[in-house]
This record gives sequence, structure tokens and C-alpha cells, in this order.
Amino acid sequence: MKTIYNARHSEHAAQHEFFRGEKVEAFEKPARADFVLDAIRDANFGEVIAPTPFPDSVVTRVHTERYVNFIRGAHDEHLALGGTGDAFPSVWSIRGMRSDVEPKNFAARMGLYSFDSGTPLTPGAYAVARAGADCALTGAALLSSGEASAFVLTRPPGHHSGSDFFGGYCFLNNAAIAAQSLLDNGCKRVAILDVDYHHGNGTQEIFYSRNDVFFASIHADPATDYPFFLGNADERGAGAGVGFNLNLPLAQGASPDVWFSALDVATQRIEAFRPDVLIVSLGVDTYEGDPISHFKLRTREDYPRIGAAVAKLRLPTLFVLEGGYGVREIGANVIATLGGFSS
Ligand code: OKP
Ligand code: ZN
Repeated sequence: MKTIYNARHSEHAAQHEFFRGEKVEAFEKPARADFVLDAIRDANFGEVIAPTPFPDSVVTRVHTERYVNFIRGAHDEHLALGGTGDAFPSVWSIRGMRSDVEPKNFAARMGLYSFDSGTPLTPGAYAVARAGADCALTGAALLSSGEASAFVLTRPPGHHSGSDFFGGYCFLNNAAIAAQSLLDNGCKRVAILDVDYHHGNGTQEIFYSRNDVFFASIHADPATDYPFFLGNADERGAGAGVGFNLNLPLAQGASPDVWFSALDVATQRIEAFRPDVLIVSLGVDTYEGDPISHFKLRTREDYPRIGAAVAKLRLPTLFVLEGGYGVREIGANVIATLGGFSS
């Protein structure tokens, strides 16, 4: 399996994030991708290639032009206003306020296009996220040209970013951009399986009213876990998309057995959808040692099983890295999953 690697990822390095009012070290850090790359190379897992550049018009199939234009220039605006370091939003247009009119004020636009204060907008954020989208598009193109599988190794992750918002460390939705490009290049139906600990609210939002993308997500119950305001079991899609969204929320501390029962449900529904290709939003923050999550998956016993269950679907499959913050083990957990798929 080829790995498409975003070699620019370390240009996005947050100085800190906030936790319980304190500045703490950012969890989403360059070492994450470095450890995964090391593991791929140590295991001799396959060729590591660079992305091909794609035009912005492919990205705006998923994200609004207004949002892409904003996020592209946002850090420069922050600097021009005298801001130093990373930029954070401080005000949001919630229920009852307007989001159709784009304000002139920079802080107001930061809030219009985001949903949390936990996503540092670094000087390199856009360029790196954009290179990540190229990696996802390169992976999609490999599948379109007949490869059985590929792995997109990039950070920051993407699944929390929606059509016009950033959040949850994500700026551009790599999995969604890949899905749309596959549809634009001849696929009729694409399934996205999101196994990250956190619900992929951005991916769900992008495809919620559509029947050409089936989105299935196994994640911690939004009653207790980020992103809180989406990811419930009763969200089944809207309009033409009713029945094409599947959320399988689980309680914190859910055992591997419970987790794999949910995976069974998800793979059965994906099979019934009869997709042409599968995209896996591969977060390994389901790991028992993850510092910000509360599931209990184990490196050797469980991650290969995920890969094997996905392989049983016998679909061209694109794996896209999402979360995973137990940095020392992230490489082993990713390799274990991909190895379980390939063997
Ligand atoms: C991104 B992905 C921890 C705060 C958690 C957001 C988590 C985003 C996870 N101090 N903030 O789904 O792995
Ligand atoms: Zn996550």
C-alpha cells in the first residue's frame, strides 16, 4: 500500500491550547506524523510518495469559496492587526444571531467560520492543511487509477471541518474532499467509515442531505464527549439523505467487544449501500493509552482486527489519518490497522 505523505506538516505547530482555563502543550503536534512515518518506514510497509498539487476548484467542491478565501488569508490578517503567534476565535454567531452576512471585522469572521477555541490558527495552518488536501486527492486519484488501497499520512486532521467552518484541530476535511473527487471521477457511491474516538461532525454536515455518500461513525457519546453538539444516534440524514448517515455513539470506557459490535453494524450497513469505494477516517485515539480519550482498544489485539474487518468489505479503500494523541504508540497503532487490512 502506498503512503501519501504531507512533508510540510511540521510547518503547522501550535504553541499551546487551552484546557480548564490553563495554557497547555498542544496535543495535535508534529511528532504525531513523524512517529507514523517512522513506523511505516521501519515496517517497510510500502512506498512513501509526495502529493500531486490539485487546483482550489477541487477543494471548493466541498468547502464554500467564502470559507476557503477567509481561512487562506486569516493568519495574515491576524498579523496585520498586530496579532502575534497563533490566532484564536473569541466570539461566535450562535442561535438567533446571523451567519448569512459576513462581517468586516476579523475577530467576527474568525467566529463565523469556527465552532471552538481549541484550534490554534498557526502561521502555517492553511498551507499545511491545503497540502494535506492534495495528499487526500492524490490518494483518491490512485484508487481511481485502479490501486486497491492507499494511506494518506497528514496532519492536522480533517473530520471536524465542515463546509464552512474549522474546529477540533481541523481546517479542511481531507476525507470529504477525497470522497467528492472520487464521485467527480466516475464513482456513483462512496462510503466513509469514521473510527476516530470523536464524532466526525464536519463530514456528517457536508454530506447530510445526500444519498451518494454514506457516512458511518463510531465515537464517544456526544452527551459526554467532544464535539458535543452532533453525533447522536437519531441523526439519520435529511431530505434525500435520510438513511445515509449512521451514528453509533458509545459510552466512555466502552470495551473492545462493544466497540467491535458497533463496527459490525457499520460494516453491514456499508455493504448494503454497495459503495464503489470506501474511505476510512482513521483516528487511533480509541487507543487505551490515549491522553484525551476514553475507549480501550489495544495495539496488537484490536487494531489489526479493524483492518481485517475493513478488508472483508473487498472495496478499494483509502485510509486517511485523523486523531491519535498517544504519540509514542500512534505509529504502532496505525501500522497494526493497515497491516490487518493487507494481510
Ligand atoms: C480531534 B480529532 C482536550 C480538548 C479536546 C478537541 C479534540 C479534537 C479531537 N484538552 N479538544 O477528532 O481527533
Ligand atoms: Zn479524535
